[in-house]
Amino acid sequence: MNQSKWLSPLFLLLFIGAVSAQQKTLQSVAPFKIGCAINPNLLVKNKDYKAVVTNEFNSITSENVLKFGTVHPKKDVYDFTKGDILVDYALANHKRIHGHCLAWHQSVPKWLSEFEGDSAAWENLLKTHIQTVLTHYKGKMTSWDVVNEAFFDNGAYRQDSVNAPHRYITLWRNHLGRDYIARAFIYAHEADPDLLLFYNDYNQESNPAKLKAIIAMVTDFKKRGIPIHGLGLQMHININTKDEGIAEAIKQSAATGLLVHIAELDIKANPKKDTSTVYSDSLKMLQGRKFAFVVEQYKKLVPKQQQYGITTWNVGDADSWIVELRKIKDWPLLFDDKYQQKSCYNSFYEALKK
Ligand code: 9MR
Repeated sequence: MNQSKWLSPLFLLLFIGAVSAQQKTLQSVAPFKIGCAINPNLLVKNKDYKAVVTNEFNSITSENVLKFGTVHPKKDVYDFTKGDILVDYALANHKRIHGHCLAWHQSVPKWLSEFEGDSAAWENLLKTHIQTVLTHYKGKMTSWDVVNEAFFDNGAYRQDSVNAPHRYITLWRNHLGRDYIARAFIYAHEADPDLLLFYNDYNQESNPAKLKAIIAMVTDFKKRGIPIHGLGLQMHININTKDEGIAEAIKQSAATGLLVHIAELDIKANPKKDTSTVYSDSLKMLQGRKFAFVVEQYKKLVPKQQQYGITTWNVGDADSWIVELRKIKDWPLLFDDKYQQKSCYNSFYEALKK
C-alpha cells in the first residue's frame, strides 16, 4: 500500500481537529465581550495563567493595580508601573481594557486618610486624581468604573447612616457631599470624552433597596445630563442566590438604557464557609447551572446594543479574593488552581454558545 497516499488526508484531519479543539474558547463563542480581572504579577510569572487569559478572554479589567492606593501612593507621586504592564499586554493582544476604579471607599493610602483640607482642596484632589490617571491612559482604554460601591445594602448613600463602622465610611462623601458621584463622572468625561463611564456595585441581586437607589441615581443623572454610560453589576453570588433576584437586577439595570456589564462574576460553592465541605458533583452541578443562568438571563434581558459583556473576577480558583483574601475554602471560578477548565466552564461555555 502506498502509505504517503493516506498520509496527507490524515494530517489534514488531524490539523482540522487541532484547530477546532483550539477554537473551543469563551471569546470564540460569546456574542459579547468576555472578560476577567487580571493581576500583572501573575501575567508576568505564570505562563499557564497568561495562556488562559490570552486564549479565553477578549476583555480585561485591572483587579487592583489601578486602584487609588496603588496608582497614587503619595500626594505628588503616581505609579503606573503595574498598570502599564497590564495595559501594554492588553493592547498587544487586542483586548478591550476596562479600568477599575477611580473613586472608592477602599484602597485609601495613608496620606489620603490623613489629608487635611477644606472642601475645595478635597474637590481638587478628587479631580486631579481622576484626570491624571485618565490622561496617562488616554486613547488606550475603553471604559472605567468611575465610582465603585457608593451605596449601602439598604440603599442609603454610604456614610449617610451615622452608625456605619469605620471601614465602611467614604472620605469622598464625607468631605464632598453625595454629589461627588456626579462630579467624578464629569471630571472623567472632561479628561477623556471617548471613555465609557460606569457606576459599579454589588448585591443588587439580593437587595432590592440598593438596586432601587442605584436606578434612581441613574434617572437623576440622565435628567441632569451627567455623563454616565453603563452600570456594573458585580455579581459576587453563590449557588443559593435567588434566580429571581439575579433576573430583576439585570432587567432593571437594562431598563435604564445604559450599557450593562456583569463586572465581577464569581459563584461561591461553599456559601456557608464550612471547612469540611468538599467540592462534590452536586455542588459542581448547582454552580454550573448558576453560571449558565447568569448568561441566559443576560442574553435574554439585555438588548444587544447594551451588552457590554461578562467579566469574571479573576481566572483560577486559587487567585480569587474569596480564597486568597478571605481565606475561605471555595472554588468560585471557571478554572481550577492549575488553570484547567472546570465543569462550570462547560456550562458557561454552552450557555454562551446557545
Ligand atoms: O479582588 C480584590 C482583592 O485582591 C483586593 O485585596 C480587594 C481590596 O482592594 O479588592 C478586591 O476586589 C474587589 C473589587 O475591587 C470591588 N468589588 C469587590 C471585589 C472583591 O472584594
